[in-house]
Amino acid sequence: MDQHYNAQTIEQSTQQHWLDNNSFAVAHDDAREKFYCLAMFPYPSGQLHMGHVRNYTIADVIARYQRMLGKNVLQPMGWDAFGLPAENAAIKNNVPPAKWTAQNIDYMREQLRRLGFAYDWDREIATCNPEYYRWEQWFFTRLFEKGLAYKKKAEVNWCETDQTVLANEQVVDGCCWRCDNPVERREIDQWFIKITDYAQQLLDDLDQLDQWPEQVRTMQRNWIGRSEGVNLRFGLADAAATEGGEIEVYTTRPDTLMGATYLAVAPQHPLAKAAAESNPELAAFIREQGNVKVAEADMATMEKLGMDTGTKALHPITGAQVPVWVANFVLMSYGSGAVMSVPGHDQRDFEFARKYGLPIVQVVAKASDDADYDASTWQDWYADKEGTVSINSGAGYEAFDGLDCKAAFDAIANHLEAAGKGERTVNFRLRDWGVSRQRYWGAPIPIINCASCGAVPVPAQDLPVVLPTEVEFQGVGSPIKTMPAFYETACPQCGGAAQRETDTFDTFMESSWYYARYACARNDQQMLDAEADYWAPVDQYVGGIEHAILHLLYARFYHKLMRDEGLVHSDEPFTRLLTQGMVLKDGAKMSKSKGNTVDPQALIDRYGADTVRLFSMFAAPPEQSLEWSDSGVEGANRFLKRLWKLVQGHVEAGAAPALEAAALNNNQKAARRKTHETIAKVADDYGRRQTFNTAIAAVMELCNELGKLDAEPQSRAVLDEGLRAVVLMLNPIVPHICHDLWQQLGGEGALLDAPWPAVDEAALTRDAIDMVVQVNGKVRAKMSVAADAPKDAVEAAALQQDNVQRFLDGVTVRKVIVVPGKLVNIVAN
Ligand code: OVQ
Repeated sequence: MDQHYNAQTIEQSTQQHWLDNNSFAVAHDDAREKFYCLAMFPYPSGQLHMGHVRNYTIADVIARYQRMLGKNVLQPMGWDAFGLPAENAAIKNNVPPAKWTAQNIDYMREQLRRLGFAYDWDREIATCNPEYYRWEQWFFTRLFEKGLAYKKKAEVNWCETDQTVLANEQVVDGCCWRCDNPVERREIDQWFIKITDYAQQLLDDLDQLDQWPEQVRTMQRNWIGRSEGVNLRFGLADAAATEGGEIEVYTTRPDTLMGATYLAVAPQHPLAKAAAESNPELAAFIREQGNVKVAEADMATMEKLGMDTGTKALHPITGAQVPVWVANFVLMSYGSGAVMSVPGHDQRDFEFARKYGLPIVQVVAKASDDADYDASTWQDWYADKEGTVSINSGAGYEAFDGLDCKAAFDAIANHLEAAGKGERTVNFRLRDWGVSRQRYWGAPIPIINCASCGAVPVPAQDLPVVLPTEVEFQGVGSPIKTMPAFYETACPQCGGAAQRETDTFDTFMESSWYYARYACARNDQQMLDAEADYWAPVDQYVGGIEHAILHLLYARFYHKLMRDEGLVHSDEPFTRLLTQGMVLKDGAKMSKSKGNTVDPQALIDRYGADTVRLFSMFAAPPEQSLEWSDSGVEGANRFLKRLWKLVQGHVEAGAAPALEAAALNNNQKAARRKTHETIAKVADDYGRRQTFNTAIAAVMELCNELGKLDAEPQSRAVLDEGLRAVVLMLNPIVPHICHDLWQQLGGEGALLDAPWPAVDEAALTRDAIDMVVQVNGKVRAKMSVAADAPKDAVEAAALQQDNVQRFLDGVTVRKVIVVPGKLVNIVAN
């Protein structure tokens, strides 16, 4: 045995052992419970960063722990290989994206191997591989045939100078990232997938996901944004002036309709445009607003601006005339592009009305009339739904006064429905998923555009539509858009000359189903087969919180689409989800641009993979952010050296005798109890709590205790049992050193397949002793407590004795005196 802990040699030989034994290849096995553990696959961006190290260590710890529990564990790895970074690198360095990507994959694969992750590499996937994306193309044609994929016009960022569409990330302060000229908005044909058809299911099934963080479920719920309301129509005073003569609005608060004092429409609304024709000032305002691109997220905080159109709408119940305003906070792309404004009970409407002197009418009051309405300042209760009644809502038509929120909702909705002026509707905030990208490095959309047949899906036998990889970039535009050899083709329906779609898929398409493909990664006949049914759903998914909404929602959606195509038979793809926090340095997110990154490779070279893994898991609970610390890495390394020495000392002292539990003295018993308590705690920390840092802390504490044992034969037996447990417990975290130590300790077989240590219940019992409890010097009770119970626990137990309580009734405890192992005296008066 080596005198010193030499991480590099140990890690190399352990990895060689795994390689020689093909240790992580798995197959279908009905005899064992399966466990599918998956970490979000990386973009092959160049090298691993600390966020990756953390992510993949967490998943590896879980996978190795589950294997020790006897399960058939699948842990695959692959590459989310398409996307803009490869294209940008290609333009910058003049290297084709395919080549750049392949080099990165080779380098990063080696880094992952060096970190010792237990992957079944036989199932490796790269999404830029035609063998992978052909099934995505095939699936898309199925969706097209079912009417779940469709084409419509949508806005893109257009750079006139470079004659190309830009991704949002390529627009910097409203200008093109390459040429710095202003970017325009353009409407072009794009493909969409009808996620809105699944909105209700995606919402309902969140309830099944009881092993997901509540925060993620809430974010998804809000993103889907289901609301119940009424679609209603305001007439127009001068109906001839506008087509249709009506303005449709959606409201979730029809109970406040009697307080609607104006309407607000988007700058692009037809009524606004019509009014602008005879109003140059309004036309200028609309032009100005149309040019300002506000991210939806900033809508809430931006300054609210508006202008009167001069048009009057007719209130659907009272017939009163209400003004129609153009407002910058109304989006044309959302609903009908018009909203009814109730300034008495909506803060945004209130502020807008105050700013422009529009009428404010109160129609909801607190039922407990202790709150005065004041139209000069906003009060949160004005928007309350609970404990309110409607007022000022009689209007001589129908009495809506005196109703609570729900009753008023129903009464007004009924009234509108009866009058043919509105209907109850369920509305979702969720929009259909736009999957077209006007970029090169992505999976080609398998559609052929024919002048006579329209959009025709590429027939299955002609798939995949392979993306040409021998390309040269001229500027920023996608090279296949100027490559007739790619896009000139024949229409599969009429045989006439036609053009291929040159847009590619959003990369979220590839990441929406990769988890299922790992189950049958090499099947070249089918997208998914029975193996996918065996392994799906993923039992444990691990990834960054930044994917809480889009990726996880798209994957859930795709799973349901695949289920409805008969490809899988479950409703949800990921049973349990762990969302890891960010890796920070000096309190800030690590990033190349800030220059505050830490290169994991340098750490691996210096300390070895086990130290890096141990530090990543010890520094913070997985869901919290992890603050980088050099001394933390040093500390992790020191602990491994101590562990090495502890085992070495024990092994060098020769074989330990067999343990005789009945013959142990108190010290030996205590050390043995600690071993078994730790096993139970660490199992709970790994399995249920997933707090790996506390598990490590507990093992460190155990090591300290074990290190204090003397050289008596039975002490050595206790130490032997304890060290084996330590090695087994640390195996998921630092598998290389443990593999080596396990052999030194004479462990049976390879550590990898050793079962999780069993807790010996008998070792957990503590010797109990009897103590008397006195109140003011008189014995009132006798109790039995653990010999080593701490003072607090003894005090608490004494105070809880029934008879003691009786004597404490009506008096105050002044002092409690504990004489360890003998008595407790309570002074009270
Ligand atoms: N391919 C996608 C992806 O996110 C995943 C698919 C499923 C949509 C790391 C840092 C970053 C950081 C530290 C320097 C720079 C996690 C950055 C991801 C993901 C996985 C793959 C990053 C967490 C955020 N972060 N924390 N520290 N030092 N690919 O390659 O970006 O969320 O779970 O590991 O990441 S990815």
